[in-house]
Amino acid sequence: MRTLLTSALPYANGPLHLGHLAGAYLPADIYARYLRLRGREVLWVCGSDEHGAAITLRAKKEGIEPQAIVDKYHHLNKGSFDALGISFDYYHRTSDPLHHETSQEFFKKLLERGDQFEVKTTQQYYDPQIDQFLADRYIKGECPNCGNPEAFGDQCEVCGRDLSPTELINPVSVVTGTKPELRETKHWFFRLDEHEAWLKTWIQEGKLDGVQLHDPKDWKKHVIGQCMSWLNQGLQARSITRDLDWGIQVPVEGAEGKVLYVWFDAPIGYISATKQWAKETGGDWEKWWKADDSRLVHFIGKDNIVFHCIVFPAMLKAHGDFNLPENVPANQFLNFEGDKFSKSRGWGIELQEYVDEFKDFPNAADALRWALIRNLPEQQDADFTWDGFTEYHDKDLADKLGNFVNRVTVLTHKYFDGKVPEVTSTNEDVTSVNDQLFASLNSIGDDIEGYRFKDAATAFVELATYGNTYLQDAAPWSLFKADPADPAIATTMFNSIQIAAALSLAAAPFIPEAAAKLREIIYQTPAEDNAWKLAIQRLSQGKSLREAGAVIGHAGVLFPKIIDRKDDSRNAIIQKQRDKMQAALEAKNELEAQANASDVAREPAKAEVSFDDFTKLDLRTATVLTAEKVKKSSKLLHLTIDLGSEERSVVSGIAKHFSPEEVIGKRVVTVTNLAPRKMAGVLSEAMILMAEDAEGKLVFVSPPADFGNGWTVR
Ligand code: B3M
Ligand code: ZN
Repeated sequence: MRTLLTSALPYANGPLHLGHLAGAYLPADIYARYLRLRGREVLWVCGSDEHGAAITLRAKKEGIEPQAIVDKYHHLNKGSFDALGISFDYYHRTSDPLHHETSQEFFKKLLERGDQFEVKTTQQYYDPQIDQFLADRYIKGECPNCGNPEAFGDQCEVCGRDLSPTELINPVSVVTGTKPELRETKHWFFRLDEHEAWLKTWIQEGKLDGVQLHDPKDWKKHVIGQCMSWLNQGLQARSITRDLDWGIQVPVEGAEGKVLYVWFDAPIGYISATKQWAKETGGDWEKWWKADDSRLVHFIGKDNIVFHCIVFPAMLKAHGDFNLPENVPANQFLNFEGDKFSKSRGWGIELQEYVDEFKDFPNAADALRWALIRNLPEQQDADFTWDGFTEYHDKDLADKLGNFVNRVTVLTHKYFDGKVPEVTSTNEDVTSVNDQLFASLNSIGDDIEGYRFKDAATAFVELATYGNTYLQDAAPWSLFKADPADPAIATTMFNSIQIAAALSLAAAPFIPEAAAKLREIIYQTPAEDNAWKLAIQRLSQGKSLREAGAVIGHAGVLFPKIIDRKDDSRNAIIQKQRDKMQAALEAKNELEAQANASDVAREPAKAEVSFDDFTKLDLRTATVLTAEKVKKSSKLLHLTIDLGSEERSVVSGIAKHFSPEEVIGKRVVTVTNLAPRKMAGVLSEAMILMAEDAEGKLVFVSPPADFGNGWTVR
């Protein structure tokens, strides 16, 4: 079996933060490193997602070309991944010509099948000021589901509902802020509805055409849950083309000015990345995607589940040549110190920022990886804190792992000149330690293969604890004091070295930088590519990991503690982050204080009135029918309003705030039983309710557009 791994292609429109790392990259890295050490055939591809509205909008905002944006962030993100030990086999990018070609071929194959697309001409929103149709993130408005006023044309980020621009209430162009108009345009819709039936069986039972492809019990519950909630709502054909000038041209005559939708081309990026890898290494890309003995695993964050478990599998099946994913172990979200990561609020830490700020921190990449691994959002959202970072580092890595290995090397040098001592071959103590190491390595491996990386890390810490307890209980220093020739000293040190050897191996998927150092100390040579497999083989044959007579090095302090009375330098690096958090909090508080200050400017409360007095007012809904300026007055507008059963004349002091055109058609609430009076010579028979803020800005108090006229308000 060979394993093809993919991690979500990050958009090259900004720097990545810790949350991204914990979602789709660090878990995949642990998995990939482990499989490699087991001597399995594995290929892990990723790359930058360089199309889509997120990128073109950012380019527009900064006044530069989209290519300049993606070049910048492709290199930045790739560099951050490298610095943190993320060991992709290939990191590609979707602006590459090979990717364009691959995506167009994929599209054409579906087109040739005849039944996979539906070409429809529909009315879409258009912004005449920028001469562009408004799809996805180019348009926003009120969410029809939850009322969020800032929902995008593809999704509401508050309630998570998938949207299309025409569902938005009061839509506006994100670029110009104006109300768009509707125009006709032609698009290709992928017949996702045609795939609903088999997808349901495949997600629920892991079966396709009666063949068991995977066991659904191996999939995370939240992944299946999200898929089923989608499938149960019924799938619909989805437009997979857009009227945009940045992206992959739709390879059909008459489709000029149209590109493939970013979510159509992005997952094909996994295929083009494999092709590019094959081109550069002389490998065969096809077997990874098509062979029966190849498995495909997608690592993603939960916001990408539907695309990887429903849309992309349907595309793969429609194409016909490709394997379906065997698993999609999506992670939930990581928060930062109790709140969402937010670039604008300065909340969180970006990967490159960490790399730069922690450059003097010993084993910086491992320290971060370890804190994230211990707290991965595998089944539910998790929270990263600097306290947690400090504690995991000092307790696990410094106190347990580092301290154990250091003591083992010091004692071995003291008693045995730095060599693994001889033990009698029938020593039961040795056998039982070997059995323990065999069980530990297998249990860590099983957890990793089951995508339970947190459990695997716990088992790793337990192995280090086992080493410490073993050494402490055997107390070779006491034995030495009583009788330097006691053979139990050799047995104890022999076994302790075996535990340290197992730890150096088991550390490799989690903390690769430190694992390489441990390896060097215990083995004096770098690990073989399949070192884990070889170790398991030795242990299963009753052989120890390190033979008597082998030389071991000096460990020293591998993980100097953060909380250290004599040296505050590491704590100071973290303190700088806490100071940054404090500043972000203060900025937030200040904003709140400003909001409160406008409270102070609010009008003082009026004297109490009785309920009876209140009910004397006749408040009703209405619509403004006509509006014009009142001659000789700069303040007044003369309106007629529709009260359902009658029309009335109203004079309103809003001329400085609204032009007559703006007011016509407005839905309003009116007081209809005020005694009529004349203003500037014009009769006013009702009053319109307005809300006013501290700056004196006025807004209409409006019932919804579809609510009738003349209805009471109370
Ligand atoms: N770029 C979305 C994201 O970064 C998208 C993933 C594509 S994976 C094919 O969340
Ligand atoms: Zn919503």
